[in-house]
Amino acid sequence: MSDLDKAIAQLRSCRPIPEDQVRELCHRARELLIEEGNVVTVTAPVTICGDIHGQFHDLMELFRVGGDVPDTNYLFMGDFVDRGFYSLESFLLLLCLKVRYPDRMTLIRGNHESRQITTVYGFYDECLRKYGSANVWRYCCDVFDYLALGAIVLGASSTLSPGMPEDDDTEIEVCDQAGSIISRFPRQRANQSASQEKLEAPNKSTADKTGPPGSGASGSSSGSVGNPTGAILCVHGGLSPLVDTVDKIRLIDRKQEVPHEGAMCDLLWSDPDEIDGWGLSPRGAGFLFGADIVKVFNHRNDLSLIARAHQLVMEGFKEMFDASIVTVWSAPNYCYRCGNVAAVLELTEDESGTGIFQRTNGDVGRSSGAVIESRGGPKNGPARRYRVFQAAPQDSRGMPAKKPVADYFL
Ligand SMILES: [Mn+2]
Repeated sequence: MSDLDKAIAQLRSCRPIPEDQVRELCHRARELLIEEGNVVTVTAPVTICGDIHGQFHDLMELFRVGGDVPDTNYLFMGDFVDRGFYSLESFLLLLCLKVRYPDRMTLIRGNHESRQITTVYGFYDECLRKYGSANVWRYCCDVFDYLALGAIVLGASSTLSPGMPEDDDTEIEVCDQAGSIISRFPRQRANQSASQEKLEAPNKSTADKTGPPGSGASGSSSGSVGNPTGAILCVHGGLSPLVDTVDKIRLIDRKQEVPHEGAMCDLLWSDPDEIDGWGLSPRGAGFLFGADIVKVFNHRNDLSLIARAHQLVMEGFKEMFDASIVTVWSAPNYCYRCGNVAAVLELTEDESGTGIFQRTNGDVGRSSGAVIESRGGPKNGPARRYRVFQAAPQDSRGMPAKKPVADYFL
């Protein structure tokens, strides 16, 4: 067993690894991340996850529900740290998995992956408490500076279960953590609707492949709500008035602390909202952006969907603006008291005839209480399976004692 595998095993049991190992890990991670562009290209199948916020036991639940690494490809959209009690173990485990399985694990930066924010919201204090110095916090922050700002998912299928004709028309499926289907939404074929938009039939198997997403080079997009066969852009927060193409994201000099303003800041801080155009964000950083902004951006960049995190959603996920953007939230019972469920978004591979879902754990039987309300409206884009899950059971988590043990005296 390699040192890395030992570290993974130790972190999986929620025990921090020694400081010198953290330093080595962060060094190796940085060498990997430095090679990645600002916008990482990821190929489906992939499972997209939102905020984790140091809720280590719920991250274990996420892997139980979504499948383990490396059997499942994961894309985490940032905010690994702060708020929860186990930012350190959560982030280091994800980082170990990134170094161990670089092609199966994509990590992009959230607004909490920053020196300034972690100093206020818990990660700094946690490192100080667990190591007695700020060294580990410093190593982690140096990694944060190298995390990608976004990802483009290519090759996502427009059907959930290739080869199973009865599922061909399912665009959205919602499962509980035991894998049972809670709800299913059929695809509304755009060419059968009253819409004047000339969209291609989304599941037309002979649909032209798009050009490089973000290049605007494809001629296959003819609709105004984006390209149903287009790529999926993943980013922590949202869009920026300074960024009208994915290529402009690629030009940012990202290897720095998150700035207080500008394109990089906006990508990590902005939120979609029911407004026209751009608005000021109550967060004090980033912007609010409306449906018109998303639709124009998706169209221009040949995107079928934007997936983002950053906002608590009680149902775990929320599609907005005719399914042109979705918020995915992966921290159940956020801050151990919000009462929300969490979700991950599974995109399947665009190939026909094979069952491609590999799940390492068929562990069923946990009660599920999650019920999802559907939203109407025309839908387009990749077939989406949302796996909704609840917080890890109480007996699986060692909650900190009410009086924190003063382990720095030991
Ligand atoms: Mn955030």
